[in-house]
Amino acid sequence: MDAEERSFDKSAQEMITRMAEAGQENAWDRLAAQMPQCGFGKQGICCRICMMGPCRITKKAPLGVCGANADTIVARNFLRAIAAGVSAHSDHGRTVAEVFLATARGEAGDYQLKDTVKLHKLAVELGVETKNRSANEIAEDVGKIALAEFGRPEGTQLMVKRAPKPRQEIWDKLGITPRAVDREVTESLHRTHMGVDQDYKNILMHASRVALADGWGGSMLATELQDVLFGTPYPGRGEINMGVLKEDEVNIIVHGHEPILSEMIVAASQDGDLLAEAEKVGAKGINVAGTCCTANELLMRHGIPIAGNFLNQELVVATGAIELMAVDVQCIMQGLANIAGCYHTKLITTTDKARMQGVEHISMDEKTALSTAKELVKMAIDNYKNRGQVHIPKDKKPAVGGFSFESINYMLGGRFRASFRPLNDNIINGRIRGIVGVVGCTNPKIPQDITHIQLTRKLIKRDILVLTTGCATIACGKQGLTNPKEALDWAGPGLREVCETVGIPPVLACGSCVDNTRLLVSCSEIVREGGLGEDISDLPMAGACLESMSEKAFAIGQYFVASGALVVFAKESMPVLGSENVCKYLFEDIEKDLGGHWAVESDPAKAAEMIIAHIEAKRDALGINKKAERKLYDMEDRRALAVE
Ligand code: BF8
Ligand code: SF4
Repeated sequence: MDAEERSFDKSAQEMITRMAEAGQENAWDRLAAQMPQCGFGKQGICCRICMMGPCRITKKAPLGVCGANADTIVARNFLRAIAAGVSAHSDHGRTVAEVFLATARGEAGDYQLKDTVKLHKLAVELGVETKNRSANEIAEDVGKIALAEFGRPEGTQLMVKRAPKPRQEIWDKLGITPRAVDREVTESLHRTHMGVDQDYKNILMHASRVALADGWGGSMLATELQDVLFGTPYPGRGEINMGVLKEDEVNIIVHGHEPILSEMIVAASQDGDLLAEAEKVGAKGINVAGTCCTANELLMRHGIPIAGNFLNQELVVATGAIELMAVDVQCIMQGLANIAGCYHTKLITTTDKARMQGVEHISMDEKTALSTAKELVKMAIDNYKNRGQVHIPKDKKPAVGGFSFESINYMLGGRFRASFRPLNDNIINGRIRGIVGVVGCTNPKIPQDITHIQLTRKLIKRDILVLTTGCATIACGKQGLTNPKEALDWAGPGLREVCETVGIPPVLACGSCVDNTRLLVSCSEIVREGGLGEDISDLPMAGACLESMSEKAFAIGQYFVASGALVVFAKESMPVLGSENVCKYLFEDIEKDLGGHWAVESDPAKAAEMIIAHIEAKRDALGINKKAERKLYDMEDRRALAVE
């Protein structure tokens, strides 16, 4: 397969070609070796939940040994995938809550509470007394409440109160307002154990509940607490793509998800003594860059450059320019160990729950975080002399990151009257037709980045504001779409006018995958601001992820659907097609329950049309598509015409 068929990104193509010439293997090669992939797995009709199986559904054998049919098996597999995604996001959230609490108690001296304004707001929201109390005292109570959310013995998630009232009522009526995160995940595993929940609709209802525990629980807490700890993002400049690596500096890649690690490595890389050490070994500096969601976190808060997204991780190492890659949790390919072994690159795991065979492990502890980070930076410096041949692709694009809910509010309304009003007004007057979240991964089954780019370009051309997170953000960034200068040329006239007036790009980089909760909060605020309906399901908005790869993407998709949105995934990455009933429910009937639904469309042009049609239908329903000529055709006017 040609490099162009593997990636849309020119630098990636360059590295893919070089790796092939060097006989080095990457994810695309391993995918080719896996072909043909299992058709049962693709459709979700393989069950290995009990030892009477594994059972596969065929025409000849339509039931598993226990009698389970395709509907049950597909729904169970889907719920398990969502529960795994929820666990990943929410375990990240719990780690942040622990570090937050330790910081408040003065037990994690290297971290500070950077945004005390946000801390106060959060405290009020959570019912914590703020009067005459120090930031640390307030934070200790906030931290305790946040940490308890993951395992609360009774009651429901506190953050759901942020959703519009009618939305909360829908959840209550259906009995899916999420309780403790841990409880919803445990119940997911229980329900899908052999011989428990066998009604596919009942199983899928719990899929909404567990996903909501992530979106309006674990992930939302992760984002909120990270903002208080590390600072709420505000727009700032950065650069994206492999060209951010430096030939004459010590290059360190931080890869994974939790800013607990990466924030400290950034701090250590600015240490005067270490910079002097780097100079001693002949390097001009220490260059920290990120891959995957950790990269988004650092771009959002510090303008730290991004070397690439999910499928770039092996390619980045193959430049030969990486002295050290520190990884924590999630989306870290095991193949990294092999490619790092081909170069001088030191691959280091840092989280006790995520180790790799044969890879050095340095445990990151919040009590000694900065000294551990310094140790890692020192290792990188010492490794500089071992560099061999280096090949760094030149491509990089300027990018603007930092679009948190707070900063969008500020950009739209100004410092003294921060407000979403201008956005609502421009949606109502039609300059902006609607909002779409373009989110998620890259997947070697699809040329890297291509669907994110093509979909985003089509949407902004049609005056739709795009909010992006995760690896989709990096895909957009590589093509200049998160940079106002370049991206505005792709935008339609209405969107362009608004963006130029406000000073924002038409594609807003909103952060990592846990930061999808910023989109939920923004949607709730648009509803609260008024004029666009009573619930998120009334809004002209949608979500799309045409290159999903992770179980986390299912969790995100399901919490958006359960919050009232249309969510479009590629057909190839929706393993539910083996059950007509499950498809009918997720693609159609769920809308009657929750106001949102899933859809599958792999072609970005068709997906764009599907989304635009949805947005226009919502605008029609809101009565904001004022087409005066239509009036001529209603009955009364016709009668009047006939009389004349
Ligand atoms: O949480 S977008 S490949 S890096 S899963 Fe992973 Fe997908 Fe990237 Fe971040 Ni999200
Ligand atoms: Fe087969 Fe039923 Fe066991 Fe699944 S639970 S493996 S369908 S017997």
